[in-house]
Amino acid sequence: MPGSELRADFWMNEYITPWDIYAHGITNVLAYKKTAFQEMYIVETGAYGKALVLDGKWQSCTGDEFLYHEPLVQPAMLAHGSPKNVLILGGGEGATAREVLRWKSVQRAVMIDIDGEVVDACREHMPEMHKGCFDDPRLELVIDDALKYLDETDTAWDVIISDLSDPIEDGPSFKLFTKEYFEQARGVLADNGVFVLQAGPVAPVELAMHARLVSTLRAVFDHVKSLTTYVPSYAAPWGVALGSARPIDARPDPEAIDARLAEMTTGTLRALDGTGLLGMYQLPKHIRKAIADETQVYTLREPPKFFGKGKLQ
Ligand code: SPD
Repeated sequence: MPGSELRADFWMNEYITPWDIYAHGITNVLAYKKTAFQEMYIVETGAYGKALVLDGKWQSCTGDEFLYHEPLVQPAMLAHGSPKNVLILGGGEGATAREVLRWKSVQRAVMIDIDGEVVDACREHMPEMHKGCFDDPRLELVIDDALKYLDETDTAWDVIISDLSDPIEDGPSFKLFTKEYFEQARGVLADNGVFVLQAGPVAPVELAMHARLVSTLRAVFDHVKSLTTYVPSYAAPWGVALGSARPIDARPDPEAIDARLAEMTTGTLRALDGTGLLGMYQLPKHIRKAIADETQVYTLREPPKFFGKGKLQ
């Protein structure tokens, strides 16, 4: 291409659709492992900093992770208002826990991840993500199956955050994108509790899964809302979906949100403030229509099948 200069000679391909690849230029491989559950890379990219990649799927990277983790965590925390007990399912990088622990009201956060080898590698190689939050005495790390933990917990959780890898067919997470799992989560939520999940891409050609996840949430929760965020290294705008027994205000007053964040949280958010939150909840017409028209519900018999298990070329 005239006028352009490619700087990497090592590319990690992520398959986005059967016809689209995002090639991430890699400058260093910091860790590689075939764990008991998945194939893990932690890489250094030329443009977007360090990234965690599981089974060929991009999880998050230091260059734009705030555009994923703040919208995943903060709207649910704000929707609750004063969460004390927070359960995180997945979230190996530790950035979701970091966002939860900003809240002064949080007394106990439990992060349950199935893959201790991934968590250990993230702790070692990506301190920019967890920012030391694993040392916060309010955080308890449990290495186990989320479904088993949901069966056994006797806490009424204020917020449950499902920060899972995308539901590729042979990956460890697809069962957790189903009605059965959402029902289990609802069963251990406090009455005013909020459940939130990373709910897939909302690019026009990939929108069906998000709409079906919202439809699945609607089968379980009285009140469901979606928001979107643009994470450039994901190659698509991304959906987050919330469910609760209580209404969720998708037109919050920006000044009230700013005041709440100032009162309740520590540190500085980069993407999310009152104005940013209001914007994230306002979905364009084609996404609203896809969600409104969708009736399919994901179940263990018919779970989502996310496209694209990639590999290094
Ligand atoms: N922390 C899990 C988030 C998974 C997001 N996957 C992004 C894939 C981008 N193509």
